[in-house]
Amino acid sequence: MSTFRTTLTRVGPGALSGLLAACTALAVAVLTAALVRPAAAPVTVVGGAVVDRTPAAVKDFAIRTFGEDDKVALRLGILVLLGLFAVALGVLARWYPGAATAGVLLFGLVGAAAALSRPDSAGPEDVLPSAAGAGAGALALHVLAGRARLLGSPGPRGGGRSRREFLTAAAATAAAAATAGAMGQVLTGQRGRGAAASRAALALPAPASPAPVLASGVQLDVPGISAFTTPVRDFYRVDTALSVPRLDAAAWRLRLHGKGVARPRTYTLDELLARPLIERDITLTCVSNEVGGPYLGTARWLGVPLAALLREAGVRAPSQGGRADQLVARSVDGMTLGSPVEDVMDGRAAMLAVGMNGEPLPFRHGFPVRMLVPGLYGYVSACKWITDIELTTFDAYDPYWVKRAWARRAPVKTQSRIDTPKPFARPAAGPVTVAGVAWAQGRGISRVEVRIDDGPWQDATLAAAAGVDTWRQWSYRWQAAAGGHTITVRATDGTGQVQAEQRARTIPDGASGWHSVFVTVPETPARPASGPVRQHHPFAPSTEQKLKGSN
Ligand SMILES: Nc1nc2c(c(=O)[nH]1)N[C@H]1C(S)=C(S)[C@@H](COP(=O)(O)O)O[C@H]1N2
Ligand SMILES: [Mo]
Repeated sequence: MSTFRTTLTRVGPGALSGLLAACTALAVAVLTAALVRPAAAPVTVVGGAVVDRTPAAVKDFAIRTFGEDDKVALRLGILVLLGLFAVALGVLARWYPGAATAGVLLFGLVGAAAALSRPDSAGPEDVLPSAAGAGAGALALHVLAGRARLLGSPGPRGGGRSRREFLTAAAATAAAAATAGAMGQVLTGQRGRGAAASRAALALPAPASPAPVLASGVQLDVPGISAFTTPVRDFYRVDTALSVPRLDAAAWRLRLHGKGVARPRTYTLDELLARPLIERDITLTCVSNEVGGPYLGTARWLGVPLAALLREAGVRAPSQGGRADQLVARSVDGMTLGSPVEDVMDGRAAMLAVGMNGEPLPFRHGFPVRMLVPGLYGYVSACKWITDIELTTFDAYDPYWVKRAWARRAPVKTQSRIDTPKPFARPAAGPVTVAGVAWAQGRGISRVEVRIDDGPWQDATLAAAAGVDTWRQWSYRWQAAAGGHTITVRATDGTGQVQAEQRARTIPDGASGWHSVFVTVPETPARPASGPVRQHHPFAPSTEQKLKGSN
């Protein structure tokens, strides 16, 4: 036998034992979590702990690299790492079974510790999934490694019989793991179905104050420009939730309490829906949006005016003598976001939103209720799956992102983006429509200018404004000449402030700088005097085809 094959027969069964033990552990953990609390599944809690401890710069890198798939990437990373350790432990078990078992239990300990450290931990029972998983994994490894050890050993149990015994045990373990895993999935799915049913059954009341009718002129007829109202399926998603919380509307509660709350109370969804609702078009922006980035969108939100709710509870804005200057919203998954009480109560359309573009909030956008404060970045205002509002002070409490080097206060910066042409596009010489969006929630957009290369700033044509809290479309007709060109845009807000040129990173309070796009306008081939060129060059693609192909 070659040394490679010898190594493989020595190591292979151990590695397989390790992997099967890990699968068993995970499956049993998922099943236990489904019975106790799905959010306490080991990969979820470990992933959550990793997210919370990831430095802001790495997180920014992950968002940039994986976009909204960052959570899938993280889960996959954890599973691959776990798989590698499982193989190592399985191989180790051949010689040091005690150490291997201890290794498996150590993983259980890590999972249990992660579960307890989660801000939404419900208590000691959160340890159960990791504990049960580790127990099952250790047992599986013990049985499989025991059989594996006999493989190739001399004596009556060596040879074919021991191989059969090992393979039977491996197959039985795999089947048991698959069954437990499938049962866990089904049970978790059933819980989710209760939530889905509660969402499907939710009939949104008509708003007491409907959104102003959108002028048709808010939407320019330019191919490639963002839709004024972002369809729900295209709306960006940014949160730390490894699995989207699926809450049952009937069981949902919102607690309102804290400094200066004379009448603290807890609301059900029906109580909120019985109040007069407002409906507004609002652009939501993420502080992690780079200049020119995709993390913003506009929706028609339906919700309970937050200021009225607070006033009813006895809360006063700091300018009216209120004692609390920070409103901390907490979600079911333990996320905390802090907004200035002054902003929430200054008359803007701050709300507890229940509807988005005419339907109940999708689960990924915070069902059943999320907060929105126009003019503030999402991380200081837009708490999804909200369950608790506490009035406090900025001195007394730092919410989640502030603990991680982001600013305490973060009003949206005036920004503009070129949607079309796309970077490195190759538009034909002649008239080219440059178009995009500009936003300065709370202040509105009064002017947008476009510059070609180092030329003078030229006024873009503004689409109709839908109000100060939404983005505004703009377009500019450019006579493009052959060559490489840099198109730059800048906006001026409703107060007359011109968008800052100074480049700033997203951390700590949002990116700034002008968005520019580089395009190449190809040389136009000299037109033949008469007759199509194609006749002379039967296989040459037309100029038009070439341009399409390179776009
Ligand atoms: N519970 C919870 N709410 C949250 C977040 C979060 O991580 N958890 N992220 C916030 C951030 S950073 C932004 S930009 C908005 C994004 O809202 P969306 O995902 O509905 O677009 O939600 C905010 N609300
Ligand atoms: Mo964000």
